[in-house]
Amino acid sequence: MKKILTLCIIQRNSEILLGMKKRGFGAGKWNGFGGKLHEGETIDEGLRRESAEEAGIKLQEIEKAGIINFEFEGDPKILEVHIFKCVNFEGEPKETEEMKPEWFPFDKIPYETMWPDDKFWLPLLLDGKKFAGKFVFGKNTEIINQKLEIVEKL
Ligand code: 6OG
Repeated sequence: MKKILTLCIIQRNSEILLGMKKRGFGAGKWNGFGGKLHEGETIDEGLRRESAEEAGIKLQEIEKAGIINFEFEGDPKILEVHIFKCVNFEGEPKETEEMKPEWFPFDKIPYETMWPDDKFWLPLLLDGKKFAGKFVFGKNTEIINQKLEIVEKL
């Protein structure tokens, strides 16, 4: 079974906006904004809705950066996460019930408190590359298998 999710990394000069997830899947980790698609929603619509709900901002131009499939050992579900980069948005990021936003300079990205896959693909995104891949996590959310490649087109 495949589930489609979205994830947005917002960039401003040489900083990115991350949110500390306060509840649910990935709680306690810094991550971009996004989530599951609602019924009948396109990927673009889902990304914009989640960014508004989680950080109180309205995304303007977005650019697709990558697609990664995540699998968890013993779980038949595959999360297909569509990753985007956004360099302009409206509004001031604010804390919501789900996320606490904070700006991080490129050289101070808190990889130790992020999903362990992020350190592999986030540098590619910041470098303007497009990527596709797959990560398989073991019981302790350690990566047990991975494949990541730079692609021309998504
Ligand atoms: P909600 O449960 O809030 O959506 N997500 C992941 N992000 C990273 N960096 N690594 C992963 O490795 C992830 N798995 C899911 C997609 C969850 C949000 O978390 C992202 C969504 O933006 C396993 O609806």
